[in-house]
Amino acid sequence: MTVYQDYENVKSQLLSERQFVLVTHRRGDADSACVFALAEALQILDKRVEVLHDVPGYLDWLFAPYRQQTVDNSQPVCFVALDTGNYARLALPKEIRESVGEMIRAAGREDQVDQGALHALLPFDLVIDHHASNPGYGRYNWIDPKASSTSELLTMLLLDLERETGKSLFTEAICQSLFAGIVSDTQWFLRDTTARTYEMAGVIEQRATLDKPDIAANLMQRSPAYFGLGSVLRKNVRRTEALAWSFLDRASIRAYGAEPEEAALLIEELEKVPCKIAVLFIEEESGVIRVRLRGKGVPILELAKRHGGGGHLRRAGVMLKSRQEVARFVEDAAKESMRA
Ligand SMILES: [Mn+2]
Repeated sequence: MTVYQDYENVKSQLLSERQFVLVTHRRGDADSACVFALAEALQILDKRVEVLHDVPGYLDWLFAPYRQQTVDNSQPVCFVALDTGNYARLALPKEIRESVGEMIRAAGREDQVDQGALHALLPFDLVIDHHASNPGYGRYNWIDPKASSTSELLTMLLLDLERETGKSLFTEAICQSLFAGIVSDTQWFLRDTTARTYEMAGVIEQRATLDKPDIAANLMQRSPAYFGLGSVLRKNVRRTEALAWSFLDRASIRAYGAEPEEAALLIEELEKVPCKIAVLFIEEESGVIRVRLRGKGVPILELAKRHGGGGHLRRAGVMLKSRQEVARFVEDAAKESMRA
């Protein structure tokens, strides 16, 4: 596990640069929405900030009152990637995403792409992340796999930026965004927490009066399509001794009108099945299979990596080329669940 300690450089770049493009992953979640918290904080520090994101509409209550700006490309721009270990998953501009797609197709599999060439498509100055599988594709990388969330890291960062600049950065909206990111990535302090996670939540608690039941209700909200598709999830649940898996086919996802991102949240239901490892297969429109993995008390990152995926020690993801690869994956996951 590599920890990149470029924190001081990351901080000084954020203080000295004037223009920023902040990029987070596609299929955004509450933690990736902390990109808006950083954007707003940088705007308070009189910087120009453009955000590239793919945070879905149902999380629009997390969009801090960051004002969308565009950068002036005739002046220096600092590119910052947040909450993403996988370069190909970034919400990059369309032309670059197309080039990424071509490189993956040419290599056959995402993890077989020449990383140097990939990262050169749009070089990042700063990378701030907590994914253990992050290779550190920025000029300066602050990657801390012990952090529960990128929001936890940003809370530390903003405290420090406040000390350096004397400007108050923890607005109500920023606090709400950072708190939602922490509780969402940790499932309300259930996973991946350290003393520092609680400390940073404590900082937020001191700075703002948050309506936590309201935040919880917002984070828990699911559409009727989610519940409809839940019936498919339950019908397709299979178990071995220590593995539970289910399959969501594209026809059902389409029939219930579920957003792919919301379909993926059904892993939360699957996790309730007694098992060591839970695996949810989600068939995308293209026929590609998205795999979400959860280890219940056991690590699954190595399993994910063997199949070209990545993520965290107990929460990871993989992309399979087609349905043909599902059986082999299940077999490998079943073995892994017994080893655990
Ligand atoms: Mn995260």
